[in-house]
Amino acid sequence: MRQYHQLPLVGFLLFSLIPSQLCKTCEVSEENDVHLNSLLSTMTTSKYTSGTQSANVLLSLRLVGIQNQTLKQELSQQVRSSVETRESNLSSGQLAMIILALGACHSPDETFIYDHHLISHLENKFQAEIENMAHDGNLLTNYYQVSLDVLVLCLFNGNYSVTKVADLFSPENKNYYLRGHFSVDTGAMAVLALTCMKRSLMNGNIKAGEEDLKEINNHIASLVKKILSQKKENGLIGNIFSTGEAMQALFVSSDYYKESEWNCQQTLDTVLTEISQGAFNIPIAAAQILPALMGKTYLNVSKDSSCVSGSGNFNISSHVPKSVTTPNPPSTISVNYSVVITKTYFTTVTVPSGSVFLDVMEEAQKINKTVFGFTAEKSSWGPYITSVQGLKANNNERTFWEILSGGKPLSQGVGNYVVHDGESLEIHWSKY
Ligand code: B12
Repeated sequence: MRQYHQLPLVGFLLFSLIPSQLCKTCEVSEENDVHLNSLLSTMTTSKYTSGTQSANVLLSLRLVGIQNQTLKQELSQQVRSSVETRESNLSSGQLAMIILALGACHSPDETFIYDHHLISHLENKFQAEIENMAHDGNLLTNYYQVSLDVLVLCLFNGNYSVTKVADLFSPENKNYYLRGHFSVDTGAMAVLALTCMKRSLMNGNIKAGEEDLKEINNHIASLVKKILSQKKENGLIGNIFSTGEAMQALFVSSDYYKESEWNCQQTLDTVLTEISQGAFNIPIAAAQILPALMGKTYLNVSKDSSCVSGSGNFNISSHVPKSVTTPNPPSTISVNYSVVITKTYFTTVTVPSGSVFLDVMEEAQKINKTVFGFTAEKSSWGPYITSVQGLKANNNERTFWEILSGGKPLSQGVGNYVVHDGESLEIHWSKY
């Protein structure tokens, strides 16, 4: 246990207080609000089947101050009933996301959090993650979820050890990397959590030693550097689906990089173009990008803010961008499909044009169930492939079924990726 050295901290705290409260954002201008209508229409017209999905959307709508009371009440009801029916089965990050959504602003949902002791349940789930990590070096879930846990414990005054978190969040930890690549989504969530902790330390809400604060500062600096190193020429950070969270992280950490290192407006413009091309056509993707576009971050969650007011008073229209159709598309297409374990199992299947990866897997399964049989689970991003040929993905062993096209990993799941004539699809037994 490290000792607390309060007095020498004062000077350091005062020095770091001024820059760290800076938060540079860029947001969609009023005349561009219309671009956000398709995001809102995706969120308002979707059917919600998972508590995490509903929680992500509720959080997003509340953060930007969308006025649609009926939808928000429905989502809040779904989120609360997911706690009532399966609290003990929720992963730590799922519970954290639920608390974040219910407590995003001043509403009766706050009472639900405290009546159901959700903060102490989260403390226990977080503790179980740390114990698992100490036991075999792996978390029960992943770093993205543990970052969500810390963020929520920090925002809702839960108990956690600053020293342990500072040690856990070392940027060199392998858990920031998936398939050998730095996960921008994960790094961004960690920056939000660490920034919340840093602010609490400086406001005197939590106490810690000088070493811890230094370590937290170093971690933020190093993670911000890694996030910026994933910036593409068009301004996206990581890929289109991690850009919203990366923007949030960069908004709250603007004193860790130079203005010349990130052109926020360029990133925003590229995201708006992607929106108009229908990139965010599932509710969780729309929910994760919206706050950043309105200059908001998960650190704006506060029981003192109102649930109805906010900058997002644009009108929701049911306008959905027209999808681009090729003239006279063939009614069926043919694609190559392989299952790769140590050996490759190959087939060619014919599916209607417009089919998604999952349709191809189903067709292949009809041809040969032993070789192409698979199982999938519903998740907040759609169907997640859990096994092929009876071989199951396992978190503790860091194994999963990776999906690829032309040898490149896809950035969408099997339920959303639309396949093309002549394409070579693969599902690989992989380690992350
Ligand atoms: C961790 C993670 C993984 C881990 C999940 C296992 C683990 N250890 O937890 C691994 C590395 C295995 C993984 C795999 C994939 N992932 Co992933 N993953 C994430 C990440 C960073 C965090 C997910 C999380 O814990 N969320 C918080 C908890 C509370 O929510 P949850 O709903 O309970 O989380 C579960 C699901 O999200 C599920 N899951 C994870 N990834 C994906 C992807 C898809 C398509 C589906 C349906 C489910 C799913 O696993 C989570 C844990 O159980 C997100 C980033 C993000 N912004 O969400 C990307 C993310 C969700 N993944 C993504 C992708 C593309 C994939 C893959 C399709 C990659 C590939 N080419 O194979 C595969 C899934 C293939 C399959 N089998 O169906 C994209 C989805 C984008 C989209 N539009 O669909 C994201 C947003 C990353 C990104 N920026 O591109 N992923």
